Amino acid sequence: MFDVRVSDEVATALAESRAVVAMESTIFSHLGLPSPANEEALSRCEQAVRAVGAVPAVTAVFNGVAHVGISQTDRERVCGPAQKMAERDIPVAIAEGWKYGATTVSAALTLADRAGICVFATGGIGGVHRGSELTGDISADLDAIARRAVVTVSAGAKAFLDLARTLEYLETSGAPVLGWQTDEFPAFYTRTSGLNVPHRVETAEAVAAIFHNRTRPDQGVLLAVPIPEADSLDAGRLDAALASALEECEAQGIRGAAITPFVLERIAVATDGDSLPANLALAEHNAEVAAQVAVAIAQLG
Ligand code: PSU
Ligand code: MN
Repeated sequence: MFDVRVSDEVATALAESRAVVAMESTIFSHLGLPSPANEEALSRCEQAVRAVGAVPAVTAVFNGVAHVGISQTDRERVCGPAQKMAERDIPVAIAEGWKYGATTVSAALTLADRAGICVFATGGIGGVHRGSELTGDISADLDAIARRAVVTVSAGAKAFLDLARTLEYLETSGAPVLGWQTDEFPAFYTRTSGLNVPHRVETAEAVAAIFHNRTRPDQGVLLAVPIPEADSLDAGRLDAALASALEECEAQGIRGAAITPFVLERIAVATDGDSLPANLALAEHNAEVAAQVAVAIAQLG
């Protein structure tokens, strides 16, 4: 099994049973957001976590070493060029000494779980892709969410996925899906998807109580938090952008792990850059809610 290097600040917080929030690094790397939005996203997420009294723990592989919690100097690396790393890539990244393996949701959950962190904040999770009945493309994020004893806080799944099938998959794999002060599963840039969440929660304490009563030592929970109203995008405009991005993907033969970065880039262009502030706002808000949940779990003991 791989080793993980936990930063002093995170290790101390965990030893004292204080609240810690793990974060993925793909969103902050060149794969997730263009510069300087990525640096801003990292700062805002870290500050949002700290403002609630929790400790942020960014996850990544640097020079073949898995890190949970990063130093001030590593922040520059986090925001630089990276190799996308899902859970299955972690052994390869370590054995081959990757310069910077950026964690996706599945990889971040693996590192968080290994370090003993039980709350994780991200922007949007991967899920079941449209046309998956032909391509078989289902993000490894979903199995990791269901099988790591961590609460994943996200603004729902990316809108270009098949959201109905994503919810079905989470049901099959036994992950509770909770709507944060909402009845609907949010669709990342927009607050609604037309799909209901199985359970609505109002408070961080309610999430902590559900997590506390999990049925298996490794049962994870997905908390879906809608993007703040003021930051959400117009659904019609987004749908058009999505449709053309997916067509382009198809035409250029882009597949697998390359799809997400490509589509996100195209959406940014098609919305005249409006998708960027929305992306930052939802990531920051998720970090804040995740920190509240981490504090509530820490209080439960
Ligand atoms: N959502 C975003 N930006 C991202 C991702 C999701 O707004 O960069 C990344 C996350 O790291 C997520 C990954 O875990 O995409 C899913 O990729 P795939 O669909 O290839 O599993
Ligand atoms: Mn995929």
